[in-house]
Amino acid sequence: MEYKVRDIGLAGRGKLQLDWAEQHMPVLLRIRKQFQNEKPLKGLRVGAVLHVTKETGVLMRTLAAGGAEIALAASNPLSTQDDVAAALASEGIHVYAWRGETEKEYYWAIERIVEFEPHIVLDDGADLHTFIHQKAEDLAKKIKGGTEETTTGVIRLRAMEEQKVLRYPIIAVNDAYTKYLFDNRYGTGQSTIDGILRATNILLAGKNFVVAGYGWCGRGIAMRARGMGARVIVTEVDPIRALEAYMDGFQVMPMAEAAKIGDIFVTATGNRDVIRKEHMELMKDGAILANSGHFNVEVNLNDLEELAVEKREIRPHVVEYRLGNGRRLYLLAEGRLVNLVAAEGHPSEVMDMSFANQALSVLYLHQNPRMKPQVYKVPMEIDRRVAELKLEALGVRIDKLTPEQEEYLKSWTLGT
Ligand code: 9W4
Repeated sequence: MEYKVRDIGLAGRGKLQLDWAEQHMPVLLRIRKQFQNEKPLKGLRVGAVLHVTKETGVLMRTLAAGGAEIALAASNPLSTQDDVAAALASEGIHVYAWRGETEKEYYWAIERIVEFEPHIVLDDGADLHTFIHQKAEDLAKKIKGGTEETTTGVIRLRAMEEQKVLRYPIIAVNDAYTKYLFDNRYGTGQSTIDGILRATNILLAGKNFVVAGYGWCGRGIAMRARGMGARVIVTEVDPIRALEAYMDGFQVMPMAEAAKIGDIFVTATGNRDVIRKEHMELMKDGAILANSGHFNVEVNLNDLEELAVEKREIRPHVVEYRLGNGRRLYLLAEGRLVNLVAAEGHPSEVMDMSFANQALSVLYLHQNPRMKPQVYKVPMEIDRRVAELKLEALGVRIDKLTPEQEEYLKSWTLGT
């Protein structure tokens, strides 16, 4: 079977999406041009399990331009853009993905990738890598290498490396500077605000906006909320991060205090029960709750259900809970990632850098066939190249060290 998508008739619409994303992904376009000229991936079969989005489509087109044959399945049953899947299928990529797959269908699609016998495998969350290691050991021996896009996936793969069961080298794209320093802060930061605004259409100016957690996501969200005129409050459990938030100019206080005055609450901690019964009971009528952390455990949904006497969906992605005390709380996106459910995830400009690391890592694995089965960082030359290409595309020039400066930095004899 060449492909399986929801409706191949959606291809025209999908191409428009891909063309739009391409406008905002100049680094991948530069790499594509180089690939087109040199065809360095000729004869290579690439198997990918990624979110089938317009940005992923631009990466697929880039690898195809290098001469690779590609099979693509979804890395989440709900994240596929059906029009993009159709467009890619119409361009000769073996796509097995549609929005709303059952668990069985999800693994059926992953099996199609295995059947394709890829030389190199790209993954987001490590479901493909673990599937190959558990159910396709013969293939694992033949694979030249793989990449992994996310923190969660890299953690799983490092555990496999430690237990000495990893069978092929993995490049951890997630850990590239040009990925992790940008996507959580600028990508999640902006798209979380975007999700809240699309779902609610509220004014942020003058609102008390509470951000739980001051990691990269929390920083980005706080920074952007402030930019729109909100009065931002940060809650933290880590004293160093709390101090950073304070010196960045945010109010810092415990959730039990913030709960009484917040208009909007966003969790971005990676932990559970960040907003729970004791906080909900203190909240003002009309308070809005959203989550931007990976799992939907940061707002305790059981507590919310227990406190509520009535509940209704008041608009898409907004559920109103009327509590016993008469106040109304509004939960966005069922407590799931609001930036993905109510908006479109990271903007293309951010994915440009992550996926440029993916494209160059595929080339690196292809050109370095004797790497040991370990988890590797993205080579520094790739990371720097991605930053250079992005700066170039932005028209930003930077300085170069003089030979004297290079020498000065290397010398240890010059003292005070
Ligand atoms: N998308 C996603 C996941 C769950 C989900 C309404 C409730 C992650 C990274 C990238 O996980 C992703 N659940 C939904 S919609 C939805 C979407 N609903 C619908 O009912 C459940 C996901 C990476 N990425 C970007 O961020 C931008 N381009 C990309 O490739 C994509 C999607």
